[in-house]
Amino acid sequence: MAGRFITLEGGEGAGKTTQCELLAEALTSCHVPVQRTREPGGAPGAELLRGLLLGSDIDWAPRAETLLHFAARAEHIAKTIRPALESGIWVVCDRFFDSTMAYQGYGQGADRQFIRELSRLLGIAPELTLVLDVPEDIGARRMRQRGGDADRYERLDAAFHARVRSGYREIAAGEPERCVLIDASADVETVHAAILEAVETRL
Ligand code: Z5A
Repeated sequence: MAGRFITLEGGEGAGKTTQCELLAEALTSCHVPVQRTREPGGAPGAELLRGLLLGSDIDWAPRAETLLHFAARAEHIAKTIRPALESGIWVVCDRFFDSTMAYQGYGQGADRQFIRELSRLLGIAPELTLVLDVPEDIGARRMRQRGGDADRYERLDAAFHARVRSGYREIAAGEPERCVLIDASADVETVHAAILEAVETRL
C-alpha cells in the first residue's frame, strides 16, 4: 500500500494521545499526508462499539470482549485505515491489535492464541509499532492529574495494569522488527525525539 501504517501502544497514562498528535504534526510539517485515528473507534460503527466497551458496566466474557474489540477493528480497517493507506496517506493510530493482546490476553487472561489468530486474519499489520513503556504508578499519577471519569479499564487494579505492562514488554521483545520500546517516563519532548528517531530509522 502507498501509505505507511504506524501504531502507538502502551498502558494508561503512557502519553500515546499526546505523542500521536506530535508525530502527526511532525509528519505534516514534512509534507507527509497523515490521518490520525484511534482504537477502539476511528469509524462511526467502531465508535458505537467503543461506547459499549468503555462505558458499560457489563462484565463481558473474555472471548466476547475480545471479539467486540476485533469487530470494532474490522470496521475501522474497512472504513478508515485501508482507504487512507491505499490513497497514500500515512496512518498514525492510537492503539491497535497489540492492545487486545496486552489488555485482554495478558491482563484479563483471554486466549492469546485466539487473539494471535484473529490478528493474522485481519490481513493488515502496522509496519512500525512504538510501545510507550511507563511504570504503572507514573501512568496512574498522570491520569489522576489529568482528571475526568475513569473508564472500565482504568478502574481495574494495579496488578492488572502490571500484567498489561509486562505483556507489552513481551510483545516488543518478541517482534523487534516491528516494535520499538520507548521509555515514556521521560518528559514529553524527550519521548517525542525518541519517536522521531525510531520513525526516521525504521521507515
Ligand atoms: N482497550 C482494550 O482493552 N483492548 C483493545 O483492543 C483496545 C483498547 C484497542 C481505551 O481507552 C481503553 O480501551 C484502554 C485500553 C482498552 N484503557 N485503558 N487503560 P482510551 O483510548 O480512552 O485511553 P487510553 O488509550 O488508555 O489513553 P489514556 O489513558 O487517555 O492515556 P494516554 O493516551 O496514554 O496519555 P495522554 O492522554 O497522552 O496523557 C495522559 C496525561 O499525561 C495528560 O494529562 C498528558 O498531558 C500527560 N502526559 C503525557 N505525556 C507525558 C509525559 N511524557 N510526562 C508527563 N506528563 C505527560
